Amino acid sequence: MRSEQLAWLIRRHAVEMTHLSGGSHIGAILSVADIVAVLFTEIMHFRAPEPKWSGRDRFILSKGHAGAAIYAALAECGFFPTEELKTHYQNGSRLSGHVSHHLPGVDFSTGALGHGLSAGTGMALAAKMDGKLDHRVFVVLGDGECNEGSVWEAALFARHFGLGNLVAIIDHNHMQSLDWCEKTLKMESLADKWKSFDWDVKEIDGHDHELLKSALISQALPPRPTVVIANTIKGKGVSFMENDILWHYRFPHDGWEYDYAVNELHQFKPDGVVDPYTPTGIPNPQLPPDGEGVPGDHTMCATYHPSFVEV
Ligand SMILES: Cc1ncc(C[n+]2csc(CCOP(=O)(O)OP(=O)(O)O)c2C)c(N)n1
Ligand SMILES: [Mg+2]
Repeated sequence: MRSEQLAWLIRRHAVEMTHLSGGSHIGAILSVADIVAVLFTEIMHFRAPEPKWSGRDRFILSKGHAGAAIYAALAECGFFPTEELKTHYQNGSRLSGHVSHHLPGVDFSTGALGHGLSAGTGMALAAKMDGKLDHRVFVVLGDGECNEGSVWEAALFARHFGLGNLVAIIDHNHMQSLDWCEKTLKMESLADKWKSFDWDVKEIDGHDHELLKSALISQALPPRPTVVIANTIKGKGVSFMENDILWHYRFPHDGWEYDYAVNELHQFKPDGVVDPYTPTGIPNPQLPPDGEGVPGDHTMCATYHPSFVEV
C-alpha cells in the first residue's frame, strides 16, 4: 500500500470510529495521519503475522489520545481485521480510546502524556547494549506534550548515551486541548530547544510524504538521537475541523458534520482506495442548520470552554 493510500484510510476510519463511538480527538488523529502512514508503509520494519518479531523496529504513539490513527494503521497493515475498528471505545473492546498494548503491534500503552520518550529511550538503549544497531525506535509526541518535564529528562538521557537509533517526531500543530500552544505554555523555538539538547534536528512539513520519507529513512547511524519537527495542521483534511480547537474533543455528529467530513475526504481520495463505509460518499448530504455553509473557527471562543479567559 502507498503511504498516501494509508493516510487516507486512517482519516476515513477515524471519522467513522469517532462518529460511531462518540469518541474524542479527531483533530489530533487527522493531524498525525500522514506521519503514521509514512512510518508504516515506508520506514519501519515489522511483520504483521508475527507482532513480537525480535527484528522489528519499535513504535510508540506518545500522544496516545490519537489512538484511532494507530489502530487504523495496524488493521490496514494486517495486524487484526479492519472490522474490529468499529468496536473502538466500546466496553470490552481492545481498542480503548487511548492506546493499549493488549493489541497486537502495540509495544507500549500511552495516554498519560509525557511517558513515551522515556520508554522509547530505554528501548533504544537496550537495543544498543544488545548490539542491534539496525533496530530503530520511533516515538511520536504532541507539541503540547512537550510541556511535560519528563520529555526533556529523556532528551538529556538519550543524548548522553548517544542513542542514534532513537527518532522522536513531534506533531507540531501548534494546538493542544483547549487553545494554541503559545497561549498555554510557550515552547518556541522548539527547534532551538532540541538543538540546545544536542539532538540532530530536522524541521519539515508534516503532511508532505516525500519530506517525511527523506527525514525518516534509515542512514548510517548518527552519533546522536534525531528529532523531526513535523509542522502540521490539527484537523488536516476536513476543512471545518482544521485549526479549530472545538474538534479536539467534539466528534462528528450525525447529520451535516458526518456528511461533510466524509464528502470532503472523498474529494482527495487516492486512486486504488475503496471507502469501506460509504464507497461513493454521501449522495444527499445534510446542510448545516443555518444553510449558509459550514461553521468553523471556534479557536479562542470564550463560549467553548468556561475556563477560557483571554489575556
Ligand atoms: C499527563 C496528561 N495531562 C493531561 C492530559 C489531557 N490531554 C489529552 S490531549 C491533551 C492535549 C495534547 O496536546 P498535544 O500534545 O499538542 O497533542 P495534539 O492533540 O495537539 O496532537 C491533553 C492536555 C493527558 N492525556 N495526560
Ligand atoms: Mg498539538
